[in-house]
Amino acid sequence: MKKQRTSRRGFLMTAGTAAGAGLLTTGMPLNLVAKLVPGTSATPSRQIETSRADYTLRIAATAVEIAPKRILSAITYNGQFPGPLLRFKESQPVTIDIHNDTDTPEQLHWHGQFVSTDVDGAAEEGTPFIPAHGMRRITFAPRPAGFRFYHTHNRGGADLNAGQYSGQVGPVYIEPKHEPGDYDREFFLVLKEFEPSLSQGGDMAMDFLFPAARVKELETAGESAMKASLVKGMPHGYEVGYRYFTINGRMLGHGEPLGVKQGERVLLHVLNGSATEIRSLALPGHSFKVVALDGNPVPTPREVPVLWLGTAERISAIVKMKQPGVWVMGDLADDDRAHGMGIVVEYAGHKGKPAWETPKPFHWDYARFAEPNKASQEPDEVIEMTFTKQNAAEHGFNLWAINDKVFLREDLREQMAPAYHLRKGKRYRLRMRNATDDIHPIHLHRHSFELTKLAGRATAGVLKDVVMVGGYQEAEVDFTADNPGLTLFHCHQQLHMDFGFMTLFDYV
Ligand SMILES: [Cu+2]
Repeated sequence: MKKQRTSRRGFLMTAGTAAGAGLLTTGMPLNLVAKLVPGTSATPSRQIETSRADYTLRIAATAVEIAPKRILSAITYNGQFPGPLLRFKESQPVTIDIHNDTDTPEQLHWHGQFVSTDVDGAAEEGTPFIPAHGMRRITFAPRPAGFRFYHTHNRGGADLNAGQYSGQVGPVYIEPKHEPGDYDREFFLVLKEFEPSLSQGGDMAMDFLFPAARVKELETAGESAMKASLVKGMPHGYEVGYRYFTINGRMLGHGEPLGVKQGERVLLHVLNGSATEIRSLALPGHSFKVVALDGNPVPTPREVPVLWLGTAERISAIVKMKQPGVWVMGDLADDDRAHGMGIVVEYAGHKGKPAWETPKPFHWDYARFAEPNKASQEPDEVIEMTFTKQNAAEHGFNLWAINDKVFLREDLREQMAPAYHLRKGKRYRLRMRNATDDIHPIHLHRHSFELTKLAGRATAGVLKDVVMVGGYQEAEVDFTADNPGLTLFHCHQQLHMDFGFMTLFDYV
């Protein structure tokens, strides 16, 4: 099938054309957005720069219209949600001016890229803040190629208007030197919830990971710690729930449908931009051929009926359009879909009420996309980590520890000292043991890692920057220390990272 160059610009920001369209830019096709982004700045030139930046990002509180007349206030990039799609060329340096029109110093993290600590966007690594009502200019060479994203790295803590709970998420696509794509149309989909609130006891799907094997020892430790806490009269620690669910900033049925034609191969780049949630996605009558995980091409592309994404994970998948009609592509959770988590897929020439069918239960197994019959390289060193939860220990919030150490920012500065010292060029294996009943989407900054063992089963060849570690399960990932400087490692669930689930690597 011939690739249509023009349709690669088909990034649907899906917003209305009527109410609020004058105020918001969320509905702009990418070609308009892209023209607006580079170098545009409405600021009087208080900070005079000698040259123009390639891109300008502006952090500010703006209105976001998630459905007709349902307008929320959120902190956004360039007045829109999601933030503008930034298309970079691999290893070709870009200069970006980041303006911060808010009262809070900001960090903008380039998730999944091999950048320096000076631009990575994590205070813990020493990246300077973008001052409140100020600006910071950064330059870096984007890499590696593939689907990345940018988001705030501020702490939210108990403040659900801060951190990634608001609207600070935008997609990045780094074009490889040789584009291997074989598709007719391309869409970027950013999944994100709005209006968070605290609750005690969530209902998140927990049984979708494969293999399901739990480690008895971890389970016994976790369950007895929880029991001891409840016996003392402690409630369950806080969880976060949401009122509204969106794809590309619009609730299901209120955005522009994804327009497709029969016989087309459609490439979807799906990003879970949630602060805290794990998401699923299905399109009745169709399957997803997964070609990349976290932007990295997989050794074995395979078709699956359902996608599962932990917080901050990305999946690129090709869908063959072979079931003409009007469909809901949405989350498996009926309640979340009913509150907006979905988008309409509409074949040309078809109209009517979008159809949804719940798919059969399906287990998500990263190793499905691995390199068969290959053993991963042996590491130079193994780093053991055990994750534990202290139920409701901090004013009703759970505290999270790695090897009994709770990493708290601001209040306990000495705990920010790097816990692990690495040597440049060595290959490290992180052996992660999850002694909690939660699934943790674990993220390593400034590096990719190879999945080498999942719940007791060896695997090889899948490169990622986030991996979900199941409740009472073990997982192992390997990485090479090839990007010197402080390197942050944390659970990407905002409530977990904000309450201790972090550590720092350094190179010696
Ligand atoms: Cu976590």
